[in-house]
Order: sequence, then C-alpha cells, then structure tokens
Amino acid sequence: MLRRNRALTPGQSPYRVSPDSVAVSGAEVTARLQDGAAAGAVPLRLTLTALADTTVRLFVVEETPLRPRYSPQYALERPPTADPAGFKVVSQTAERLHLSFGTDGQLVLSYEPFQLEVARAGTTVITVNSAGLFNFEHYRPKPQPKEAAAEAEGGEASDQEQPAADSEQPGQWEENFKTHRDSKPHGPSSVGVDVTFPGSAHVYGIPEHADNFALSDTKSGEPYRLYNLDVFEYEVGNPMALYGSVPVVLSQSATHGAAGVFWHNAAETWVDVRSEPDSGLVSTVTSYLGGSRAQASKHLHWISESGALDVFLMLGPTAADVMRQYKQLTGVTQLPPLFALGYHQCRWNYNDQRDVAEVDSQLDRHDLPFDTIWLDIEHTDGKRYFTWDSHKFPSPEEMIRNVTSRGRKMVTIIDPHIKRDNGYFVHADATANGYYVKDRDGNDFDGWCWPGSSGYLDFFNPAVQEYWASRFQLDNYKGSTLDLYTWNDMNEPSVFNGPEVTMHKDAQHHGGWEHRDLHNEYGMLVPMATARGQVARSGGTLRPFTLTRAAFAGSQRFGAKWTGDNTAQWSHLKHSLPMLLSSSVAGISFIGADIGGFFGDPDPQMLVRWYQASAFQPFMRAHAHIDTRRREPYLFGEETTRLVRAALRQRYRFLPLWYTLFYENELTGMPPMRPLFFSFPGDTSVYGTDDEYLIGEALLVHPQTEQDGRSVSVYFPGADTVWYDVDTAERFVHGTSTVSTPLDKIPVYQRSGTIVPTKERPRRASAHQASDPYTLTVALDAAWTATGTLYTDDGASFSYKDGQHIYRRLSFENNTLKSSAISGSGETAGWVERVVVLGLDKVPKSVTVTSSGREENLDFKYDKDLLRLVIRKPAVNAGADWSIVIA
Ligand code: NBV
Repeated sequence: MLRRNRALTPGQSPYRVSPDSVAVSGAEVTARLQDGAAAGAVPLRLTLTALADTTVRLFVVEETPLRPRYSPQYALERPPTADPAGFKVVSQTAERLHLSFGTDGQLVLSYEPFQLEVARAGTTVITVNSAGLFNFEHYRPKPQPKEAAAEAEGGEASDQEQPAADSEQPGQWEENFKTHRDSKPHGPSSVGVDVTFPGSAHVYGIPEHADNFALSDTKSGEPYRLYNLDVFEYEVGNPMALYGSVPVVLSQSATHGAAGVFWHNAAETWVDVRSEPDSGLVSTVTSYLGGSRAQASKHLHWISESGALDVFLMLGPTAADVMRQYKQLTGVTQLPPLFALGYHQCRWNYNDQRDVAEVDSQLDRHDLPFDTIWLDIEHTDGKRYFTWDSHKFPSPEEMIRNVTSRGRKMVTIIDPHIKRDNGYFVHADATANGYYVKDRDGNDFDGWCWPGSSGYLDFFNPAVQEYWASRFQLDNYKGSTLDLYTWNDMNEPSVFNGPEVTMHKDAQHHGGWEHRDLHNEYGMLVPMATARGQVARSGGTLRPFTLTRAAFAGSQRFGAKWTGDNTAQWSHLKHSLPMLLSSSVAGISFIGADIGGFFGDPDPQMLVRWYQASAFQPFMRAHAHIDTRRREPYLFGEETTRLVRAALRQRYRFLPLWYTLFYENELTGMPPMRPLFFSFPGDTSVYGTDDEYLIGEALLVHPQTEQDGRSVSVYFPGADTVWYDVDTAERFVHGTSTVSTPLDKIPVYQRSGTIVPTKERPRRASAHQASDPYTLTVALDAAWTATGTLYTDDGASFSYKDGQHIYRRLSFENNTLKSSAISGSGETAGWVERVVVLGLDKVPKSVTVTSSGREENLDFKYDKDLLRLVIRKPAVNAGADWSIVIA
C-alpha cells in the first residue's frame, strides 16, 4: 500500500465532488466524492464538521460500504463538540463552496479536483489534497480464486528494513512476509491524502521516532512510519517505527502561526514529509482565501493501511492554541500523584526482597533522594503477572510496607501477554470467558512471549477492561497494597514469533475488527484499564500511576510513557531530547527516557550526564537491562555519587514548579517540557532547536550530552530578555554564549519576568517535602515586573478536583510582590522562607511584608554585583494573600 500510494502522480487528482450532492446543514457539510477517472468508481461520502475552538473535521468513507471502516474507539476523549454556530455559507457555485465558521475561520471546498483550503483570520493555514494525492482503496469483492492465486505470488511485505514492492495488483489479497502469512481477507483498503501547511518550513510531532525534533524531508528516504513495535536495540537518526504512534503534527511558521493536524487512524501509517519549493510536490491549489502564494510550504502525505480517512485540522493560531484544540479532542494527562514526579529507581531486576531492602537503604545511606523502587518481570511466578515468585519475594506486603514506611512507593510490571497455563487464574478466566484476541481462524491467538506460549487479552472487549481493572483489587492481586503502582510493558503488543515481533494483522478483535485496523490503539488500552483498576481499588479516592511503553493519541490520559529500550551511548542521550519534545507536542507530556541507557554499560561520566538531563525532564527513571552491570548511583565511588546526588537534589528542588506545570497541563494541554518556539514564536532561529528546551515558560535547559564535553553553546532567546543561571544568578542576555560545563554543571537558566517556586531543603523523598517552606525566585524583566504561579495539594487524592488545592498567582509590579488566589480553598503547611529578587539594580531601603493585618519589616541582603536581593523569612503561608513591598 505504501508503494501504491507513493507512486501517485502529484497534481493529477482524479477525485471530484459532485456539485449537486453538496449539502450544508448546521455544522456539517456532506457531499459525494468520486474517482472521476475510474469507470464505475465507488462513491465516497465526505463529511466536513465545524468543531468548537476553530477545528475542522474531514471524514471520508464509502457511501455504501461493503464492510464498515474502523474508527479508533478510545483516542477521542468524547465525541467532539460541534461548533454551535455551525457553518455559514459565504458563496456556493458550480465549482466550489465557501463557508465561514467560528470567530474567524473560513473554508473552501473545491469540487474538481477535490481540494480543501482552510483559513483563519484571512490566512490560509492548511490545505488538503492540494498536491492531489488523495487515494481511497474502497472495499471490493474478492476476485475469483484463479485471479487471487496469481496475485498472491507477488506479496507486499512491510518489512521495516526493506519495505517490499507492491504493484497495482499483486499481494493485495494475501501476502507472505518472511515466514508469516497475512491472509488479507478484505483486500486493499488503504486511505491517503496530502495535507499542506502553506508558509511553514517546520513541522513536529508524529512520535515515536529516534530522530530530530523538526521532522526531516523524506524525499530521498523512507517515510516516517507509525506502527507500534518492540524494536531490539533501535538506532537513532531515522524514521523507523518504534513503540508508540501518535499521528499528530504541529506546524510553526513566523508568518502563518501554528496549526495542527490529527490523523485519526490506528492502522499502520506512513507520513512523507516534503518541503516546497524543492520537493517536487507542488501545491496546485488556487488560493481563494490566503492571498498570494506562500514561499515555503510543508506537505505531509499521510497513508494508512485501512480505516476511515478522518482528519482533524486545528487552526491555531499559536502553539498553545493547537495544544488546547488537541486536548479538546483527545484529552490530557491528569495531574499525577506527586511521588510520580520524583526520581524512580528501576532495574531488570531487583532480585529478591533482600536486594530491594539493600538498594533502599544504600540510596538512603548515600543521601540520594528517590520516590520509588520498581520490580521487573523476574519478580513474578514464571512471568504470570499479578503473582510473586514466592522464593524471592515471600512476603511482598511486608517488603512494600518497609519501603513505604519511609514515604516511598513501589511499582511492579504487569504485561498484557498471559501464560497459557491452565493452572494460572488469568488464563483460566480468559479461556473460559473468551477474553483473548483470536487468530484468523477464530482460535485463541497463541504467541510466544516471556512466559512462553501466551494468549493476548482483547482489551477492545469492554468485559476484558472490566476484568483487567478488577485484577488490581487488593483481594485479587495478592501481596499488593495501595502503595503499589503499575508498569505496562510489551503492549505494542510484542509477540516474539509474530511478524516484526508483533501480532498478525489478520488476528481478530471484539467487534469483528481485524488487528490491522486497530494495531496502534491496542497498547493504550492496557494502561487505560490499569489506571481504572488502580482508582477502583482505592474506592475512587487515589490518583493512579501507570507507565506504558506503547502509545497512541489519547494515551496521555492514562499516565506516563517512556521511550523504551535505548542504549548506553552518547547519541542516545542526545536523541532523548528531541524524542521527549516530539512526544510533548503530541500531547504525551509525561514522558522520559531510561537514565543510563537500557542496553549496555554507561561509564560514570555518561551516567552523570544522563541523570543531569533527566533531572530536568518530565519523567525521571533509571533503568537497565538484566545483563548489564549494576549501576545504582552509589556504586561508582564518592565523586559520582556526589554528582548524581546534586542532580537529584535539583530534581527535588524544582518539584513545586513541576507539580504546578503538571496541574496547568491538565488545565490547558500545555506540556511541561516545551520547545523554545512555544515562548519565542517570532524567533525563527529556534525552530530547529532540539538541544535545548524550556520547562514551562520560566526555565531554559541545555544539557551536556557530549562525551568529555566541557562547554555548551547556549542560545538565549528573547531580544530584551535576561537569563539567570539557577545556581549562580549569573546573567546572560540575548544571543549565543559558551557556557562551561564541568562535570557538576547542568546549564539551567531562569527567564526574566518569571517567578519560580522551589523547595531548597534536601530531603529523601517528595513526601518529606510536604511541610517544607518555599523559596520564590523573582527574576525581573526590564520593566521590573514578573509573574508566576504556584500550585499544591495533598499530592495523592482526587480532592483537588473539588477545590481542595492551592493555586496562586504570584506577581511583581510597582515594587510589590503579591500572592493572590486563582482557585482553591485548600490549606498548606508550606510557608515562604525566602524571596530572591534577581535583576534589582538599586539598593532597597526597606522591605515590608503585609499579610492578614500584620505588617513587618523584613531582613534582607543585597548583592550589587549579582543585582540580587535576598529577603529572609517573610514567614507568610504559601496559601494566603500577602504582599511584600520593596522600597
Ligand atoms: O521486562 C523486561 C524488559 C524491560 O526491562 C524493558 O524496560 C522493556 O522495555 N522488557 C522490555 C522486555 C525485554 C527487553 C529486551
């Protein structure tokens, strides 16, 4: 299907809309679309919907389908809301329909050839089929056996290393791939179309690939592939498919703003990226809306093997708008429990209870803060999940209690492949109730995985979700407690003896769907049901925590994701940045990479640099393959321990900021880890940047990712912005500076105009910081103003959703720092112990605090070289209204 779609000639789309079929009703346009060149072509039904928040949906299926087309069932959080104002017809002719919608949206549907042009505020931001690559392989009756046999000789394999040839006909009804056969009972069914961002030279997203952040032109190579796969020792710098597939793209242009496209399809998908003018793919659209033709454009050619052609066009105009528009479609990461933002200590495997106790106490002994200890597959009884190896883990509850007695949590791995062993209760239940995915012949699908012969639960069956969730009840999961959380691995799904180490495409799921239709969606259902089980076991009171390897659009709603089995190589450390950024802009904001690299043995220097980078990334976990040398951070001598300790302390120091950002992520969809252009869209020089990034709006991070690197070139954006080193308060102005990075240096800077909350007392775990006082660092901008926010709550329950939280606006203007409520009626023991004001270029005479009737002069210290004022002990509660005046 790839070859067939890639072979289409640009600019010659035969697809036409029949003018007399076009009907506009409220927020919906329907029309008949047909291949005008093919005799007796099957008519397609096109539906355009105006959705709330300047988003348009294009949906195409056969008018009278031989077989229904699959639409992902769980990516959208709820049915999208149609714009109540609907479409308004601006004009309608025999050639085209011109509509307006929303506050400033416009759309032109051209009939011959079929093309769409969408504009906002008079600027065309997205066109569809302007390069003429729309293609719809309608379902068709299977050819007679004689013809079919002739076709089967061809084969259209989709080997990652070498996509095999397919031509017009062969291989469309049956295909052999290495030793595997795909029976393709429904024949060819691919859909594809080009989507163009006029005026844009930069597009991002479609994770997961170990590639640059700004997507590369694929003209001379393979397209980006989206097909959830368990890839052994993946290489960096290429578009091959990895564990997750999130078909969403964000475009950023200085002239056209930001816009996004969400390709709502869970089948194997390919995306070709081309740049106009030099791509050979020239947009033929005559712009009715956007005025003159844009100079640069990015074309994306989307191709999926099956399913409906279903595209959401999100019209921005800023990146923040696109993140919000996308959040409205697929939802957002819920505020994680606080511990989940701390440091996670993992390894395949901690061997037994003694090992766990030893790691636990060694980390403490070495003053290395951490929040969890994880157990990999070896903790189970023969890879039967929800069980324990009774020799190595004879008293799991006691073990968990020991760890949690010091304020920490534990995590066990629970994979979705189930050992086919009649004595294993999950298998017995699954077999008795028909809970497994079926093979093409209708038998329980039998694949090879860790436990040997395994069944795969069919999470598309709601009864299976229910069943899986119920396994987390404490009575069902013996040895578990409310402090035990879950890691879902191998959920692509990984099938050792399957094609490309995954499930056969002709396997069958609940609802009559083929695995082909929904492959990329399978993985997300595992953490979905897991999170549900965790919430249910606590009677609905506690927030869940899951970590998943496979992902699809919407996965963000169910927990964290990591980038899978990376390697202890500098190139992998370096690529973790663009990988995490790609995920972040595709909504998967709680994302991290294994510290140290999963495969191989990092030397102490690499390990330290990895800890340093990860301390400033959303999900922070160290992990290692079973065959690697032990690498707990206290094992490499005092110096390495000291360096890792310093990195971990930075993590815990900034936890109040991370927690605030994750809360705001839930409100707005804005990821905590952001590319520079989110805050500096006018600076095109940062559009390609992926060696540095922002945390929220306030911090700029440029980790050292080079071996023996003793300096980094940091680009400080913002013409009138000053950046303050968070360790030394050293000032940096706009431009590039070479910053030295001795082994103990993590280059992190606070932006002028921001206020950042921290907790500065070294603690052993996040739980021990609960009553700790805050430091507020106010970095003044040129006008002597600054703003920030502070969020806190009980760190664990859902009561924050009922207002049991503190969410404050912090602002500095007119020489006054103020805290005022945004929302929440919660309480906190946290008080403000210190205020640091940076960029103050005059010696203050006095500093006065006012809070609930109390007015008091405060002690302060001014450093005129650093332009830094340190105000001591304002002693105001972080949840109260107060102000501090600097006179
Ligand atoms: O469960 C074992 C590993 C796990 O440690 C790793 O994090 C996963 O990505 N798992 C893969 C299976 C084996 C990988 C070689």
